[in-house]
Amino acid sequence: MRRAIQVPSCQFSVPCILLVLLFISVSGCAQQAGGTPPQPAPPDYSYDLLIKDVSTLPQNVYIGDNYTVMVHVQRYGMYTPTAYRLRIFDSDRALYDGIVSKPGLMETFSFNYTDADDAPHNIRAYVESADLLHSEPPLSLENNFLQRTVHPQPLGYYGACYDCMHLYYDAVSYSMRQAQSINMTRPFTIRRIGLYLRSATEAPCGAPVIVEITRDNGGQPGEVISSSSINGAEVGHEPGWHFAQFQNLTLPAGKYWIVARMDTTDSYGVQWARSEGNPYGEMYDTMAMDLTDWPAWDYKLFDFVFQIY
Ligand SMILES: [Ca+2]
Repeated sequence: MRRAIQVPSCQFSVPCILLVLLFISVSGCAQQAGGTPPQPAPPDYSYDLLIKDVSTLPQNVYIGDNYTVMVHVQRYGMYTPTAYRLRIFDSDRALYDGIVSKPGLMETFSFNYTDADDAPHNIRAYVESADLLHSEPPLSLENNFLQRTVHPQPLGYYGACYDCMHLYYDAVSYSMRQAQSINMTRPFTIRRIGLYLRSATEAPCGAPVIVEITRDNGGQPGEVISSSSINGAEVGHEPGWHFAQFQNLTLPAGKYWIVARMDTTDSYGVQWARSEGNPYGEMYDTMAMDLTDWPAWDYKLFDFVFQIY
């Protein structure tokens, strides 16, 4: 009689599952060792062109000064586009329209300016890929345009925030004359001069505030070159800018004085704003003359608030 051989059953037993997993693992390894090598990643053609900045040199631009407007174009990404098209406008006037081949990481485009007045410049720059095979990815297109308005500023001392400047006020009257000097390193043209004034009284005096440009006479106001005035009736209790008009008075480089005075005794109340300390120009560039005291100019070590256009 043949004895039946008992085969151990392994259906669903834990050792059996482990055995199966081991087999799958070993056979998988064997397949990989003998299979195809991993494929290299496809080339990365992504990149980003952008107008990085529109800036000026020097940073602060003044009427009559030479300055440079600069447009900075940058590229990022693994891929360098073969070329891009750049267009730069000053309002509707084209400053540049061209193709830039093999662009560097940063390219700068410069334009020289000299402004006779304070008319602003609306600078707009556009960059777009000119790579026929690999266009710029759509997600990178938002920064391809930038605009900035350049405001040529008047000469003078006036700060950036009139309300937050801590100002003092000095009388301009029949007996009190106030003067501020300017020292120009180039020829310049005066069209109007603004003084930051207020009236100490609610009712304005109505008399004109006389504004003179004088030569320098040994460090103090000298011969009058030109004279204009501000209507005193305009000067209210709240401080504000008031302008005296000059007819394109062009002067050579040098030191000059702006003198504010009144020539009528009906002048009580007008005051010219000034700084605390001496933030503008040289130390001895403000003076006062008090006719009730001694009729001579005395130094004041601060700066009046003024603008020259
Ligand atoms: Ca872009």
